[in-house]
Amino acid sequence: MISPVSYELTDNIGVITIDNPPVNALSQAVRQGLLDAIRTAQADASKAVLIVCAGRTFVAGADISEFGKPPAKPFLPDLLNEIEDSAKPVVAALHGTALGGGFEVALSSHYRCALESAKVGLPEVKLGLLPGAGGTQRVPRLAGVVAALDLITSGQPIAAAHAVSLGLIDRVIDGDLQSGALDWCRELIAAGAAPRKSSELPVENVEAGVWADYRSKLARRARGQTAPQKIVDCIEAAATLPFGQGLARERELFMECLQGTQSAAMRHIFFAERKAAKIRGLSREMPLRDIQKIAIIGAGTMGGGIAMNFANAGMPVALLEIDDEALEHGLSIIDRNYAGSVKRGKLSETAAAECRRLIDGVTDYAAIADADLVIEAVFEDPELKKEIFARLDAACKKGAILATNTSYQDVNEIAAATKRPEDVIGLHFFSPAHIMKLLEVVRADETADDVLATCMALAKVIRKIPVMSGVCYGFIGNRMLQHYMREAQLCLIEGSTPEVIDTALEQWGMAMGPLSVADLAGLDIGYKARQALPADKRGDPGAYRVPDVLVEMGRVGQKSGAGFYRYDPDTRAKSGDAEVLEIIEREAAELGIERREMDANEIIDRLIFSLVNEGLKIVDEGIAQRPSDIDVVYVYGYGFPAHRGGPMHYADTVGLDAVLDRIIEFRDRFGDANWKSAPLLERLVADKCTIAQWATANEK
Ligand code: 3H9
Repeated sequence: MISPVSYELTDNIGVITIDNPPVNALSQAVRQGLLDAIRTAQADASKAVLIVCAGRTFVAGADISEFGKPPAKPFLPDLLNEIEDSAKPVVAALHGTALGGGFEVALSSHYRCALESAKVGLPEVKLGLLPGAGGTQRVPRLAGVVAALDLITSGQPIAAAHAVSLGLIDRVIDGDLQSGALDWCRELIAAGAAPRKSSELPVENVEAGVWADYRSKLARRARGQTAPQKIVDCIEAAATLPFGQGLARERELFMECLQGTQSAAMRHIFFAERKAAKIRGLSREMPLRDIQKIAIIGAGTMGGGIAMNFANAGMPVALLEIDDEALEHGLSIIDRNYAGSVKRGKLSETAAAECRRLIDGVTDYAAIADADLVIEAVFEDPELKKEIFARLDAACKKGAILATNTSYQDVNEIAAATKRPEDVIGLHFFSPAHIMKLLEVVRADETADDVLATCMALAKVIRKIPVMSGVCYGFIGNRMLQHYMREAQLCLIEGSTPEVIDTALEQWGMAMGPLSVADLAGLDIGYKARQALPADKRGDPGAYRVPDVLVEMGRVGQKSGAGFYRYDPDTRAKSGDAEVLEIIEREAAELGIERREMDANEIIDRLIFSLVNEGLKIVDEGIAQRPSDIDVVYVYGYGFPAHRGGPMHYADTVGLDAVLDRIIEFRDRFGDANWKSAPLLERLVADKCTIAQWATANEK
């Protein structure tokens, strides 16, 4: 087998080239090749060794697909120690993204250079891991303890210039990386430069309080996650133990993370996210439609946020409103959002101004006739949406993609309002649209393949994570959410309180409890939707009586200063409200519900298993292509904890038989209107098959 690592003696420099597409991950073959090459260099006439990579990037890390399989020698920490022990100076030349184990290769080299465009980082924490090949020991020695804590616990890559300022990279190379790096090797040889081991550097002294402060900061920022805390342990070991012992501690904690459920869940999400972008039956080579100009219909909060995504990616956007007043209002929200981005340090003032300049307000459909993609983002009125699509059909050029941002409506019916349903698709953004990562791409019955493929590709350009959904009420995410929210309301009226329910779910890992979410979204939205339905079509009254009463009292959520909670008008800090408890008790009595003690386990299982049950129905119906797509939707769109892997992955970790038993128990207690078990769940339990196994078999 040809090795992905080659070695060539050029003049008196031994050049090691790693060529393992797509991202030069450190597979066993790469580790073996590197080890062989570094040993060859020790024995030949070379006076320095250069490590470079072919392709689009320097090594982007360990091969994540090898994790969970039996470990294979050579192990990365041993290999890197051997690189550092080289008797000849080793130079690493970085381009693209030198991440994780890849950056650790560079840190064990004696000298480091990079293209200005390169980025370096240790993103292991995002996989529920910590750098396991010396990163936690070498970074504090090179850049100091605080920089190491920030870099490694955030997992955020940094630009080459920043890495130079921290002492992690020695120089930036202009022009061709390899020839610049070879010149530098010659300079080092001429100067008689010796190997320089970062492991031999001392770690600065820090105040004792640093560790405790950082641990409590992380307990808030990365609630429930174990890896960030272990990273602090490792860096503390670097500061207090000799290098060898620190490295051993790092290895021990790395293995603990690797074998834990959190990392398995986060690695699942890593691959799930990439899989979600792939549509079965669509060729990767399909020609895409050319998208240069965007138009958005509706300059409300959603429309404005969507416009910002495209402007931020450098694409001109025409934002259409019915009149100047509505337009001015919408544009002023966009101005405020950009000002916020500048204030938070997300964008420079110049960059924000450049993006803002790309958004042009218009009030005439003629002004969007040349748009390549139009996204309708008006409020959820099906008749209005159909009217708009008929107008778009008349106004827009041939071949334009016509998208609706509806959260619930039938995209087939909207498409039928045009004479070109093949050009119509759903693009469901999540609020706030300029921040949330998820994009549900809704394929209607007649959506053309190239329209779908173009939208999936475009999502990446605007830095969204796309997941395809079929047409159904609420698509993947909101269809499941209805069940979750219903159970939250039922738990509330049957015996709990907003605080108890939200705390249970937040401690379990959800970014926000369901009743705080309801207050944030506004209780009036659901209220209006229910009012439009005849009384017998509104579902279980226990699931909506309390919010209805709150709305009728003017408590529509955060925007009115009160909902399930009270909100401080200045700070927006929320507090519990005895009045709400009285309302709950009164409404329960009126409905004949006897309130009872309810523990956190019941609340969590009812809410989370309602997601699992509905998710499996969605997969079975083919609305989602695969179970892992559902996990991506929930992690990136609904604040489901990545370290639990999404509802489908979580169900597998609990065990499907245990999930089904609990659902049957709920069905027996609460009736099968809400707890009809998903046929796929029953089949999987009967077949003793996990969701993951079923998905793998189905993917083939
Ligand atoms: C680590 O290093 C631990 C060590 O400290 C200690 C060890 C002892 N492995 O994202 P893309 C695949 S932990 C295997 O679409 P982009 C990916 O699945 C690791 N496969 O491209 C996809 O495959 P497919 C620390 C990997 O240009 C293809 O490559 N490192 C890996 O948008 C293209 O990926 C990280 O966490 C991998 N490490 O982004 C970095 N990386 O075509 C993880 C990618 O079949 N990677 N693939 O769908 C990334 O962040 C992005 O992939 C990167 C490129 C920024 C590099």
